[in-house]
Amino acid sequence: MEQQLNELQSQALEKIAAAADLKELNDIRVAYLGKKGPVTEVLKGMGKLSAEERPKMGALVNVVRETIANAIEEKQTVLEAAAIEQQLALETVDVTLPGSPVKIGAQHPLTRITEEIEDLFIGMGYTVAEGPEVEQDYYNFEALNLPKGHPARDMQDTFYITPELLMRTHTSPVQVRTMQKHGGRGPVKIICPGKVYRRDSDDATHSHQFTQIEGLVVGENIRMSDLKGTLDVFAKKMFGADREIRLRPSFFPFTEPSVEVDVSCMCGGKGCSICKGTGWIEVLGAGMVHPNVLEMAGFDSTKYTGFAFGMGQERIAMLKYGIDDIRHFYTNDLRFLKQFSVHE
Ligand code: FA5
Repeated sequence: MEQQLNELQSQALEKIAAAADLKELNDIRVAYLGKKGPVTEVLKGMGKLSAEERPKMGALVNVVRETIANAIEEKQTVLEAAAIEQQLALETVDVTLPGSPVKIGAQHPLTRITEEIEDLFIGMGYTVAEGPEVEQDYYNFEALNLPKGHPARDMQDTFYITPELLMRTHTSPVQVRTMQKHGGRGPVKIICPGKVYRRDSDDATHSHQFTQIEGLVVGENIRMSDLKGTLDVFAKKMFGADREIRLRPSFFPFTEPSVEVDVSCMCGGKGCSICKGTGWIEVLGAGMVHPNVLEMAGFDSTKYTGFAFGMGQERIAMLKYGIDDIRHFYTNDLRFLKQFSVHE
């Protein structure tokens, strides 16, 4: 029995030494020290021993049991420490690894150009006014000296919702709404940015929906020279100090006289494909506010005069950034839009 116990002990110690993990170690504990284990079996057989042998064997069983239990405990400490080490190694964060880049969007070129134009005019004392995109025929046409049936209405092919309601074709109705709010008292000095809609066929320079910025100044003694000076500052700030402007006679029912305003081309007047060989590029329409428009909005046209202008941001952006097709603004090609990111 003594030999049996010694063999049991060395067998158990061997297995404990070889145990690779805590589960295996626990299996060994159950196998050797559990109720159905060999040590318990030996204890059960003690009844067959003589009275002198019994205490001797009892003491030996206790020693074997204790030796195995201690070895298991020691091994458990070692394996637990190893498990913690392994977990720590797995959870290590390598702070030297490169991070994943955060994707930052770019401001849309039209937003950018609109804000740039707004800032420029706010710097000259203008305030920003806004109006509805679904507009009444009255504000879009009639109050701008374009009564029903006027042939000049054809200049702006219109999306009508009802005979009296339409998608505004320009930002000029905001002029009328703002002047009405002033109750016939000047000065008025506003710019009105916003979306406009026309039944134009889309091509490289036309879109059925585009953006405009309107400018309006009404006061006493406002003259054509004020308009010219203002637009000259605009052109130089927007396109470069070396740029000139040129006013050509034109026609708008809401201004008299009316002009088309050209900016000198970046080719310096030599002629290139952008200016189609003329040295000048058309950028906006303008003029002195027609007395009928002033009167309809409640202003005394013998006391007040004013100038107004309207431009399309797409065309300004195309010129400034060298964009060859207006459709780029509306097709959401990221390769195009990313070029306007300030982060790359
Ligand atoms: C007007 O809309 C006038 N309301 C401007 C104005 C305001 C004149 C105040 C006098 C006083 P016009 O139809 O020319 O004018 O349009 C103005 C600008 O809008 C054009 O110079 C052009 O830059 C832009 N534009 C016109 N049609 C389109 C289109 N289909 N697509 C893109 N831009 C357009």
